[in-house]
Amino acid sequence: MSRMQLYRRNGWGSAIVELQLAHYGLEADAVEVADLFIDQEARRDLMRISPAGQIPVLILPDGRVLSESAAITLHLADLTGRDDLVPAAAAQERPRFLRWLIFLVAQVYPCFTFGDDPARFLSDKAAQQELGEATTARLQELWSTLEGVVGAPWFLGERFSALDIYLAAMSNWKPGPDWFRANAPKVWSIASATAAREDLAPVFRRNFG
Ligand SMILES: N[C@@H](CCC(=O)N[C@@H](CS)C(=O)NCC(=O)O)C(=O)O
Repeated sequence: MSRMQLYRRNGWGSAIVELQLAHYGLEADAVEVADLFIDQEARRDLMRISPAGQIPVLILPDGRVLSESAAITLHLADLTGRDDLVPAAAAQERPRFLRWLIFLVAQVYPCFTFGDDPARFLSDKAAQQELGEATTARLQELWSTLEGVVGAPWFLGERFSALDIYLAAMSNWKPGPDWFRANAPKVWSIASATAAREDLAPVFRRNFG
């Protein structure tokens, strides 16, 4: 029987899925993806299965395609029948989980889409610089909001969830670990504790060193 395949690259958003697979004890064959900001052919190839030309993409054993990390997160919970990363439909924490899961992918993630390489969208050099700076400022604003709503020791309080995995991966990106340590210590503490979990640490190290 064929296995799942994960389109991945070290340190990119595929880490969010790899960490969940490790938590569940699931395996997927890795399909290494080139730097999509540099390799236009790799980007065009990927767009055949991922309309936005982004990873992660998970291919299910029967060939069905799942892009979008939140869709993958919810599907893996359905597939395993487990509720340890995604609170069950009737669980008290479920609305809060969904709210912030979608906030992370719909508010935080696009700052990278538009800010990582503003030259994709704007030809004027000064405008590119302005968009780069504006998306970093927006990231700082959004993470400050998250700092105000996270629980302890985990995002949802006593229970671990996929939100903690998102924080662990995303806090390696802009505005960068130093910013998080200084300005979002609660988020940073959740991220560090998640990265240190026994089942996740090897995947975390492979992705983020
Ligand atoms: N909404 C998507 C965002 C994924 C995303 O932005 N992935 C980045 C890597 S972390 C990517 O592939 N960027 C390449 C590009 O935008 O061209 C998700 O949640 O999966």
